Amino acid sequence: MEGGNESRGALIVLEGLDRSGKTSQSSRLLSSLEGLGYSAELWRFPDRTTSVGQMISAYLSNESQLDDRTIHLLFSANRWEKRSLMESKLKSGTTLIVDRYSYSGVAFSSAKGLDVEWCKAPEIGLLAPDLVLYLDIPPEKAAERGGYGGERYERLEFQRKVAQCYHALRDPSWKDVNACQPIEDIERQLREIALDHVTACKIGRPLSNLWL
Ligand code: NYM
Repeated sequence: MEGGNESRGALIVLEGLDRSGKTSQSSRLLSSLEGLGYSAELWRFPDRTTSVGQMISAYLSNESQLDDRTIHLLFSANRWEKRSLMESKLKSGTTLIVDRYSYSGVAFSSAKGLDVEWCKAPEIGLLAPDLVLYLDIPPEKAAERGGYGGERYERLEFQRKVAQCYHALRDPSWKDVNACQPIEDIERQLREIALDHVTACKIGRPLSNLWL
């Protein structure tokens, strides 16, 4: 981005436990930004459309077994295979709303007992988000929401550990939003916070890399 930071898009990540409402709030945020005339796209990780993503999907649905480090590196590879497209979209002025990113990668794997620094290592050099919107919900409340879908990791005891691991990852780009509020209130808060960041990026905040 050196010398060319004018008018780039913002990298906005939504994070949270399973059933925290990320996916529906990501779509609402996309509609709000588009409605205001911004160029924006909704992305999600894992991106299950690639061949790496299909291996991840098979693992999550318990159709395959993989060593914990192996699946961690596949999640990471799934972000790396999208890095250059992500950078070119941002540079061309498109804001990306991303449903899960590196924080999910580190939180879910370290919740299994893997060392946090080991988990971060393959993520170093991925684009750093301008904003992480964390949909904060007690694990017990999330579990009550229509039950879990039956994928790997969708168990209350494990989600409690994930919540602790997420909390240890907070950095200055991180904003907590109470995910137990009415949907429209959450939507409004996310929109307000996101708009500040979209504007800041238009003015010229440089892109940076994780986890440095
Ligand atoms: N997940 C997601 C990880 O364990 N590591 C990662 O890097 C990412 C992006 O995959 N339980 C986990 C979190 C979820 C699961 O996500 C699939 P989703 O949003 O349900 O498709």
